[in-house]
Amino acid sequence: MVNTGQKYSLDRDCMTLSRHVLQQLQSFGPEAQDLSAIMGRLALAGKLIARHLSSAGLMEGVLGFTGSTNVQGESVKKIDEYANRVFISVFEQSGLVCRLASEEMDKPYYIPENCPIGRYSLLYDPVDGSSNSDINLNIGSIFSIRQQEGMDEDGQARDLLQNGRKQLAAGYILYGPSTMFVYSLGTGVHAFALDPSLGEFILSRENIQIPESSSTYSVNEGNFWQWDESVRDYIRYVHEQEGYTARYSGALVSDFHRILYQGGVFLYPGTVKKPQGKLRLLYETAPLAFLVEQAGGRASTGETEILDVVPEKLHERTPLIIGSKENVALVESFVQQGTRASQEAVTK
Ligand code: P6P
Repeated sequence: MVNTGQKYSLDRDCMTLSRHVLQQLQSFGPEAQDLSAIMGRLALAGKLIARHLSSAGLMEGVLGFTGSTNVQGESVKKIDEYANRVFISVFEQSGLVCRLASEEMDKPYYIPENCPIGRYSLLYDPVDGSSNSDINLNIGSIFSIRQQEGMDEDGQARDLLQNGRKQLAAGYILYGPSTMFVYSLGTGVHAFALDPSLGEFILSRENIQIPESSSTYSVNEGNFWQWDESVRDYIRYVHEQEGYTARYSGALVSDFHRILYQGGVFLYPGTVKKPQGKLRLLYETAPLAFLVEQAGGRASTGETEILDVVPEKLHERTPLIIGSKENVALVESFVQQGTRASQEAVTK
């Protein structure tokens, strides 16, 4: 006879990602099975990347730069290239995902054998925060699943240029002391931890709710000279308040994960060099905005909800203010006050 404690731990170890997806959708129908299988393949991608990272310091040719530059104008690291390929490989011969759009690829990548059947598109940042990879600090992968609408004959993927509320699912994989898989299908945000002994992501926290407010703010203050005066006023404000704490890791997924669990706000405003900010909408800010709204938080450009932004191009960037409702609203109040002052100055 299995005792209560054993039954609990057995039930817990059996709450795998693919089972949880079916439970969330309350269906065993074809679409539910597809999404469950897609999550399973994304989990495999996470395990492959985590394994590669764990031995990176011991193997030749894993760390460092490839010598090439991506569509973003950024130097590509070997881990970026490897991770990008992993996501493609896990979906080949899957019949699930027809098209992949990645931070690392100028245009979407098609998997022809999947296209007649698989009507889903995967948008992803294969390695977010890759500057941390060579120094063994947290990095992540971010993903978003959308329905492919139409046959996309000319390969321009215009159906991807829609707002973030069209996302079917979104999430991230955090490569930290443990590897975590966090996702939402629009029915709450759920976190799984990789059990290396099982090779499975096991449910660790369900229906995560972000605190309404917190004293943590996360921003690269080295960009202070490049910000609008309104953002500088917000930073001056938090500097003058007792109790605020600054936390910034250089990896969006890592900073977002802290805020999802403990509350606070992450911001990457527009700068002189990048007026629209550095972060990309379709595979960075929109997926995280989807998650944070599901967790009771908010994500804004400072003027507009991130999920309402309609991109004009695949690699569109947006400013990002994301986290606890009250913290986001406070940053917005400074930004919008600045916008009003600028408009009044123009009309004088
Ligand atoms: P900065 C990593 O390159 C990234 O895209 C995000 O993960 C991170 O939050 C941000 O850029 C860091 O940018 O300009 O502060 O180094």
